[in-house]
Amino acid sequence: MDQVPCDLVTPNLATTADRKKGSTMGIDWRAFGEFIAEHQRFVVLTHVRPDGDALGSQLGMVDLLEQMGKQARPVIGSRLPVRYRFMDSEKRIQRFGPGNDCFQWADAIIIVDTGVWAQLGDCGRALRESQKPRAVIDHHLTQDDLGAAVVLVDTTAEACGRLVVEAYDACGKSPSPLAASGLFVSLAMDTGWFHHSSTSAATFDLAARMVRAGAEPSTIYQQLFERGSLARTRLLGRMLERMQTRHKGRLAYSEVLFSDYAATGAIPEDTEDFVQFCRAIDGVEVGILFIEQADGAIKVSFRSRERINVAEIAQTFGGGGHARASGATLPGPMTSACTRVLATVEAALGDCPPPSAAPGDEENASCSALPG
Ligand SMILES: [Mn+2]
Repeated sequence: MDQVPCDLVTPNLATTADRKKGSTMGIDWRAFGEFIAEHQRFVVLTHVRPDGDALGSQLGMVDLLEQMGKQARPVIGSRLPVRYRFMDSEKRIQRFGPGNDCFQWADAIIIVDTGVWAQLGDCGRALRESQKPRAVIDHHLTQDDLGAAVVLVDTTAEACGRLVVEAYDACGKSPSPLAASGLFVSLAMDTGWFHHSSTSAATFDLAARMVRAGAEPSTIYQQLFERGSLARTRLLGRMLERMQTRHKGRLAYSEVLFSDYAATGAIPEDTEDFVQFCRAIDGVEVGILFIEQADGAIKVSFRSRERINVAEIAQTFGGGGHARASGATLPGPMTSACTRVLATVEAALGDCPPPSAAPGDEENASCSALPG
């Protein structure tokens, strides 16, 4: 087992270059191949409150490493959300905490779907103390110096899962059926089930490839979207009731209070995806959801349609993310966090025109719900 070499010689750069998204970004996978070849035991980390892309990327990377004859452990710094447990049917994912010796065990660490300390939670603290070599594979704009020898970031990738598939290609491997299912979840969740503006023909090509490799879209959809609790729906109802608009309807926002959980029986992770309802209103350019945390801090999620870079806005509050989807955490109370954030977003909106009209709908811009 110890002497299985990485069979990567020439990286398959065509995969990135041929994406046809008008991008020139492409990762040279040689450094990754060398990183894999030089080590035997890998911890694969991802961000806290992991989403579908984080977990799919993580499980894919573990499968790839094992196919390369390596040992790998997927580790997260917070609990595995109920919604995504079906992805880890082999119960491989470990929660980092006291007694987990993964950082002593590993020779090397691979971090997927994040490149910032704040997103690593307790794993980040252990990682700072660890001297183990590390690599980052990510598609987010915001990157800290994590001390990684290998940093492979492509912000044009619609999901980190795409980069993991490129890693398979570079190593001459293909995802197992279970990994393909996880990587399908990566793509599906980071594109909002193939509707965000990051979705391209290449997204469907990659999804088709994962289906051929064993992913079952119908089963995955049911697991992700048709297993919510009644409590979650009641919490959603409260959030929807509170929604307000500003700035001639270009900005829509709402809030979830910590007391809402006790009142509805819902749990904090139930708020995932709620922010999309803010942006779903006709004429809205920016949707914002304010979520009060147990410690009184306010988690803010931003979504924009086509003009406002919400990663930049989130960064002014110490957060980050993508141009169309980002987040930050501010000190409470709710009213002061709202005031600060809304003022910043309104300043960014300025005299922002309404989102582009749908084709054939130019005379009546108020009906233009479709992004351009
Ligand atoms: Mn992602």
